[in-house]
Amino acid sequence: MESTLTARDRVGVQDFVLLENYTSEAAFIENLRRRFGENLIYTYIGSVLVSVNPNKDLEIYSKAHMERYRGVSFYEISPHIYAVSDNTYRAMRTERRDQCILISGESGAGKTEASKKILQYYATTCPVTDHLSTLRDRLVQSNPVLEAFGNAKTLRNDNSSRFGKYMDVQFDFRGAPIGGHILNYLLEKSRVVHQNHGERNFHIFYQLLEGGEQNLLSKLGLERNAQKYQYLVKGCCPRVSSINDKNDWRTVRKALTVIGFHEDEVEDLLNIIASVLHLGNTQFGEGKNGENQITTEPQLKYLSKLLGVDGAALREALTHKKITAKGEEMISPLSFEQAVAARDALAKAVYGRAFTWLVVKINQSLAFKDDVYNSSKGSSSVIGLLDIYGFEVFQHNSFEQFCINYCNEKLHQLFIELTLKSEQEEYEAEGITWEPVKYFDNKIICDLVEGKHKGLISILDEECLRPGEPSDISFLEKLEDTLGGHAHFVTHKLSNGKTRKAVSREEFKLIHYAGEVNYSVNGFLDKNKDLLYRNLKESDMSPLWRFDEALVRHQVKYLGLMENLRVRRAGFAYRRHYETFLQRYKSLCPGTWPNWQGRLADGVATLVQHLGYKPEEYKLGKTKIFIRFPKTLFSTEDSLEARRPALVLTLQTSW
Ligand code: AD9
Ligand code: MG
Repeated sequence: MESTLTARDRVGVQDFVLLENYTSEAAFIENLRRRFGENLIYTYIGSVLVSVNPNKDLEIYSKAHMERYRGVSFYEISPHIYAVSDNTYRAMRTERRDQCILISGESGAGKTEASKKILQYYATTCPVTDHLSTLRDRLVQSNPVLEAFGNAKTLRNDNSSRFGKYMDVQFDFRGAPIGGHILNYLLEKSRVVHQNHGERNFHIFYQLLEGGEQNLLSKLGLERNAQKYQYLVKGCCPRVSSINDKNDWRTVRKALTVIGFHEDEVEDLLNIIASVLHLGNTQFGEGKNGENQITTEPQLKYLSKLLGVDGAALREALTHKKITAKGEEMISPLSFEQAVAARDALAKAVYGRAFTWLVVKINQSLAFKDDVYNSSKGSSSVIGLLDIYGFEVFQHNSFEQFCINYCNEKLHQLFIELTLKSEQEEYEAEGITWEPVKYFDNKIICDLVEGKHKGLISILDEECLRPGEPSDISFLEKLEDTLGGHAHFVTHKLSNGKTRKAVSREEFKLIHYAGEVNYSVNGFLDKNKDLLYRNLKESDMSPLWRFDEALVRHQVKYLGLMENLRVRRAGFAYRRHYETFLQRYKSLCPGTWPNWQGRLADGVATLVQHLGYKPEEYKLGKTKIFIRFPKTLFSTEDSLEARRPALVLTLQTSW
């Protein structure tokens, strides 16, 4: 049977726009499955790239592959993350406009891997001179460092990003990378002191313990055994088969040097990492007079040495609090529970600040230096890369999942805005005949979360500031009062006075674009008050070579890919203002060259007639020409790019 299949039967279509039965979700998924079966993980929907996580190494990222995609148009070659990278790069250069690549998908779908591949593509294919090669190496090496400190094993992804990252790569007029800048968002600090079963703390702790030289560990007062550290045993998962902490340690140490960290700066950083571990092992107990005291003296000694603070002051800070009453400062002892909470808060704050400092240092080393590179500041352009943490649902979801999922909700809004809304609005504005495609707009959920006064965040902020005794439960009651009845908000209370079993009395449920999530309100107020206090936790995955149809179908649905395809299919792949189009191609037609004197629209009509465009291939709007198929444009100029940001959608294939 196999031999009678055509190539198209076997590998499907490389752009969903070419799918015959383009309104059928089953046909869409079958196309993904066929391609996946042939190791073809990338497929386009017009200029959007859909990537299906193979969860195994494919031989498609070599230097030879990169070369194949250099300077080649999108549709001339099979879909690839390198095609998006190259297309974006050429759009930046030819249009002299900043570009952005947005990567979306749920946890474990392959966003971070995609962002690294894009960066590697630029590092390998862009022109570099000797002094620029240092910057290029730093850009690439910033990844292992940030991942060591900001990624962790979760139940869904052994290398899950626990922070959001937006990276700008700056290019000079020759197209050479000359600088970079990283913005980091909401590190999951609570992971420092607690991990769910089957999860780990941030990679760096295990890397240091496994890979650190013996004399380094001795200096830091550490033992080469993760089981000895309270902050590393909560998830009961010190080793992960897919992770080699020892090798990763070497990679990170080397990367820190490449980025330009001095030895004393590395020492400071490791002191902080070690001090977090010592903090975790700091225990409290009852003293002779019933007072709460530290019972682990060696930890205190190491802590004061590593943090460079006076031991007595540290002891005091961990067991007492300062309060101001009637204008007087008073010291009062902390209870056991309060001391444990203060210790954990210190560990999170210390780690969080170290992470922020790390990003600042990396940014300093990536900063554009005009004098060094002898480039003109005015002529540089930027490609931005957004890689956030993906949508996640666990058995127990808290404030951290709420923040992450809200962030994904906003990114989805942007995706809708760029691919569905603005596209259709433009056809209308240009007077192009158009049958609108209906789609679910998740603005209603964004408003529910962020609306002024009546949004979930406003209510939370208000409750945090309210005098009296606000609590997580009073917050939930406020939510019920204000948001009860909203189509995307659910609590245990039913309108008929009965109780809904699927939501407990301490939870509210949000119906997100990507699925329903029950959030426990426990800790919401405290976590919200500490502005830096944002974290995450996760569920289960076994990174298998399997195409889980239900999982893929779910993502196809909520990402709105069918609607996207319908818009693309019915629409026009490319559009240009008459002036731009004429300016670019007028030399191809004697009638428009060297200067067209008449109306711009008439000039474009003359030009495309001369080029042999068929009537069904294009339409003339009020200010722009719309071209239906990419190949039409390739014959005219094969390096014309879409103007909008490139979008990469990553799909998870197995949990
Ligand atoms: V999260 O929201 O940060 O938890 P990501 O970033 O979407 O998530 P990530 O890129 O970390 O997922 O990918 C998860 C794992 O899938 C990787 O560690 C790889 O083992 C695997 N993966 C992802 N993309 C590819 C790929 N193109 N080729 C091979 C891949 N393996
Ligand atoms: Mg990631």
